[in-house]
Amino acid sequence: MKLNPSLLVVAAVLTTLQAVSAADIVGKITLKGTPPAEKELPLDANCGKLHPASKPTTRFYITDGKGGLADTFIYLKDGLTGKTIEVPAEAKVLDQKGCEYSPYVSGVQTKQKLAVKNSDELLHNVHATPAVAGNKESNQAQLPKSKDLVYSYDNQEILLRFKCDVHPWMFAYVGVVDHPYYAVSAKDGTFKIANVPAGEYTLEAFHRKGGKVTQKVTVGAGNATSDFSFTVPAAP
Ligand SMILES: [Cu+2]
Repeated sequence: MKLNPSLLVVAAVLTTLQAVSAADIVGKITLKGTPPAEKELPLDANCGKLHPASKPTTRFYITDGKGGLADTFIYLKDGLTGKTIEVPAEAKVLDQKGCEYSPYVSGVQTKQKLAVKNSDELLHNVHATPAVAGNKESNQAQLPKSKDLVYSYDNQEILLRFKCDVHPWMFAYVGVVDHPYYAVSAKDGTFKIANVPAGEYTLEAFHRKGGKVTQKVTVGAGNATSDFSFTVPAAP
């Protein structure tokens, strides 16, 4: 097949335009101060059997011990007005494994599917407890090996809590945002929001115990860097 040379030129120009019109926002979340010790989860006998070696703990401040803070939800709070955003076809997944939700903190786009899985051989009861009007509360038992429970939310909510009504220590927090430009910090505190269109934005970092911090970020041709710092609140 003979290719039309002018089409090839158009394709090359489009590729170049894309390359200069989006970039990543990268950064690191750090925690100052020493967080309180995490507590062992009060597992019942059946869940305890799934953790013969060591008992899981609360996940209030997960750090790498060198200042990096995990489980911070970072997202573009504003600056996207007028940009076309599509809803991804694939679902995000929230699993229940070993009587814990995994991941503990995650994100999903508004109207995107969130599939909650039960990987355990025991009954869970998924209880979504949104606080934002219009996002629907729901409470459903989920037998072992049963179908995923699928949720979607119309409104932004930072962060929407899931709990389990069988196991009162089980919680997950899902950031629901109107666009795909969000991330959750890794154990070393680093994060990357990929492929952000060029522009000026307010970036917010939200940590459940640390609170929230915002800063301006400008995305141009190269990657932008935004670091955030939280401080452990003083003991009362
Ligand atoms: Cu459960």
